[in-house]
Amino acid sequence: MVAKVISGPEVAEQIKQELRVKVAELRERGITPGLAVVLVGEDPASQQYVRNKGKACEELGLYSRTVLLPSDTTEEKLLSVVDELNADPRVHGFLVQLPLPKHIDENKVLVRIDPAKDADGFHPMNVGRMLIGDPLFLPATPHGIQELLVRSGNDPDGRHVVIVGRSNIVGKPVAAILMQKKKGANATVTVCHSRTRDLAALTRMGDIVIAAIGSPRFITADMIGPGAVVIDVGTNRVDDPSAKKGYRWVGDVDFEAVKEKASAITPVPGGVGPMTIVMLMKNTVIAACRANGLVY
Ligand code: BQF
Repeated sequence: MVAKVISGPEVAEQIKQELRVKVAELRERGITPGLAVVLVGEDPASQQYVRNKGKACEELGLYSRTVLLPSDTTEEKLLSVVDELNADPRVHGFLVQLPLPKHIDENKVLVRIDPAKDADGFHPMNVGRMLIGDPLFLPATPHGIQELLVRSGNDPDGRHVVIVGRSNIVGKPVAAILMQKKKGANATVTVCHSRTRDLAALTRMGDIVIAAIGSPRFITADMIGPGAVVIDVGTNRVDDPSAKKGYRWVGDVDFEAVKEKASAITPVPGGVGPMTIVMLMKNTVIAACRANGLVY
């Protein structure tokens, strides 16, 4: 079998169209949804992600602010920036780009964010609400994966989804979302990780396999059952002197080999990444609606 390649940008564009309608309605009422992104330090991949978020805001007519702080910023200073954004009425949602430098306690920063402005959905209150199925904001990458599955004709309902990776950003929340008793979910979920024994035996049982490991081409064709749907969340920047920028993006899946065995597969780039960005935009629009007593 040769897999259908699921286009992230194509599905993201559908959602952008829906957002444009909402943004136009808000702007008629004099409301411009606003997103702020805080970046501490100069990590090149993080810088690119932050630029992607600013560009997406611009494209949809959202107000966007980027706060750039040096890598030696104190935790106290970062917390004061969070306090300012919590209080700023132009900013309906914001996020602090992760990972943070080691001298800053990530959890201390996340609990300081007003849960009503928590565009990434990483505040512990929002994590809890997601888990019980009453979310304020769903985290962008896991929610983007769900939308990508449903809108590409691969509704997880009743299917066995095998997730490889247990991070707070992807593995754990995508498990929670896909196992909810809800439309576009109702999956049977297995979460595997670096300590899983006979990983390949488990991934081969997946109707849907979600790779969120952070290791280039970790998932090989022998780990995938015939006809499975494979979602590659990996964004590994690997040096490539032959590339224009000196690097290229490689997923967690051996795309060329797995494509011959799966029924559908997401590429990197052009798969989950654009979905992450558009779901962040959606969270910003939702936040702006709520701040004005409107339902999304
Ligand atoms: C594409 C991210 C790991 C750790 C922290 C489009 C993005 C990536 C790829 C992007 C990511 C990954 C983001 C593509 C944001 C996704 O065309 O394939 C967009 O900007 N992402 C992030 O903010 O933090 C991360 C991955």
